[in-house]
Amino acid sequence: MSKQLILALSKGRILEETLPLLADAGITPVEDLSKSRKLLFDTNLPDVKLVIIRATDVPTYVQLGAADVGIAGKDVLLEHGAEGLYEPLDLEIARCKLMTAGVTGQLPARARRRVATKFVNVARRYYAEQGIQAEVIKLYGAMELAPLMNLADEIVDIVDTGNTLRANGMEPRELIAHISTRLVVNKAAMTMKHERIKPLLERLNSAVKKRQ
Ligand code: PRT
Ligand code: MG
Repeated sequence: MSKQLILALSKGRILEETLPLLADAGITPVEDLSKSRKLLFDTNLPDVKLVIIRATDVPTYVQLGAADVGIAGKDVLLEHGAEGLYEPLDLEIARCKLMTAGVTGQLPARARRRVATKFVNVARRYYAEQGIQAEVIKLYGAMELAPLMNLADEIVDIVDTGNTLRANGMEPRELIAHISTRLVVNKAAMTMKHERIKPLLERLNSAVKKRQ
């Protein structure tokens, strides 16, 4: 294993909030990420590189050791399973909730509830724990549309303000989990590159605490 440190960052809204934390911890990309089509970036530190990928791919990169450290939402980690990863730090950014939701005032009619979501593993586990029979349907986006189109009785989705649900005639129902962005570490890297990862964790932890 090389002593280079590869950090896998989730693109999108998490990236925007991650970069200031990394900067506080002494890591800045050498070029403007938003102006580049590259996926692999050098930083001010010669031994630290960043890969910017889909959030759902971050746990896979870290689990298989293609990246040493990853930053992803707890929702993504719960859905992936994230086995073989350490999760030593809550970055406390991009907070939201994983919830069930449905058409306002309209309770599920079918005995076997139809649930549309991109979080199929989380949804199956949740409804099983509740003792509710559910047929879980995988969608890749616009979950809010499914109950309106009679494709599903409920959805499992991320809720922040609830505005998206309300705009589509829906209401939040049960809370499944509070979500925030987590830092994950490959287990082998945590041992082999401990002297490099430990100070990074400490600096990021101070950066997080400074913001509270
Ligand atoms: O585009 P892609 O399919 O890759 O994913 P994405 O659009 O979900 O990614 P992105 O960049 O939005 O970031 C996703 C991550 O940010 C999630 O994995 C969460 O950990 C976190 N996060 C925090 C959120 C939100 N807040 C959020 N509000 N992710 C998504 N939303 C969406 C939600 O899906 C819904 O459509 O915002 C809408 C709900 O917001 P309110 O305020 O209307 O309730
Ligand atoms: Mg998006």
